[in-house]
Order: sequence, then C-alpha cells, then structure tokens
Amino acid sequence: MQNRIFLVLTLILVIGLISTLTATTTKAATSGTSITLYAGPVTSGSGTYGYGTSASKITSPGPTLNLVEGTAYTITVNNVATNMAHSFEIVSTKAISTPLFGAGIDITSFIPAGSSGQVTFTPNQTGNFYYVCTVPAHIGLGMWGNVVVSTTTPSPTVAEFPSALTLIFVALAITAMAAFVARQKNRPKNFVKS
Ligand SMILES: [Cu+2]
Repeated sequence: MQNRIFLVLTLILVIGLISTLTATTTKAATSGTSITLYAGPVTSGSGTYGYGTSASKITSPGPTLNLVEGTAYTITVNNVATNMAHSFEIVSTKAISTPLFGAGIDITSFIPAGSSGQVTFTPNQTGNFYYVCTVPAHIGLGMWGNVVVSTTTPSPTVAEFPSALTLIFVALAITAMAAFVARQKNRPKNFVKS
C-alpha cells in the first residue's frame, strides 16, 4: 500500500516536471519580438546623431540589440529628426554594406524626418554585429550600435531550463528514497520469517 502511494506520488511529480520543461522549451522557441528604435540627434553624451529606445533618450552608440538566433523580429525605426533623413541596417562590420538577415530599412531611399520604417527578419547566425545608418557620413557622426545574436535568450528564459533539469534530478532522488524506505519496511518481516 505504502509502495503504491509512493509510486503514484513520484509518477505525478515526474509528469508535472516533464510538462513544465516542455512548456519552457516551447516558449523559448516561438517567442517573437517587436523592437522600436528612435533615430535622430543625440539627447545626451557624445556624437551628433544616434539611436535610442525613446525619443527623449538618443545616444551614440545606440542601445545594444540582444537577439536570439531563429527568432523573428520586427524592428520599427522612428526618425524623430526635424530635417535630417536616417536609415537602419544590420551589418558585420561598422560600415555600409548589404544588410545581414535582410535587416535593412530604406537603406538607399532613407527614412524622411518625422517618418518611420519597419523590417521583419530572422537572424540565422550567432555572433557580434552592428547596426548603422546608411546616410553618408552618419556612422562617423555616431549612428551605430551593437547587435549580439546568441542561441538562447540572455535572461531570464535561459535560467528556467537548468532549474527544470535540477528538479528532475530531485524527482529521481525522491524515487530512490521511496524505494529505500519501502525496502526498510519489508526488512523486519523477512528477518522474523527466516
Ligand atoms: Cu543617419
């Protein structure tokens, strides 16, 4: 009877943990993200033009974009300048080139002042890259930022996976303990018999 209760409890625990792990993995694989950047004159620090996460906080270099390989991103760039065109593209070196992952917004026509542009792309390569403005001389005036593409989300999604694995090991340890307790209970009976 005791053995059966232990078995059922352990089974429920293991099934619960496996479903948690599956849910975590699915979440990491399917999450898509929207990113909004603001391009224009820097609001603080060095540089002439830059990028920011809000119109009131534009810096040079702009904010680092931490991306996950295989995840679809939609980047919207709002040009908040009053009379200067800007653009956006991801490149391997800090220079105007063919955009990586097809991640380019108006790279030859440029985004007019007060307008915005958008691109959806999926990084298919990990590494350290850059985003730049393709308007001549703008990279030198500060219009660039870092792009880091990794295989997993930096945090907190990645932290869920090892802890789920740890819980499975705990479940295995509980199973072993339950088996040990069951043996100890049977032992005196056997001892008396023999
Ligand atoms: Cu620019």
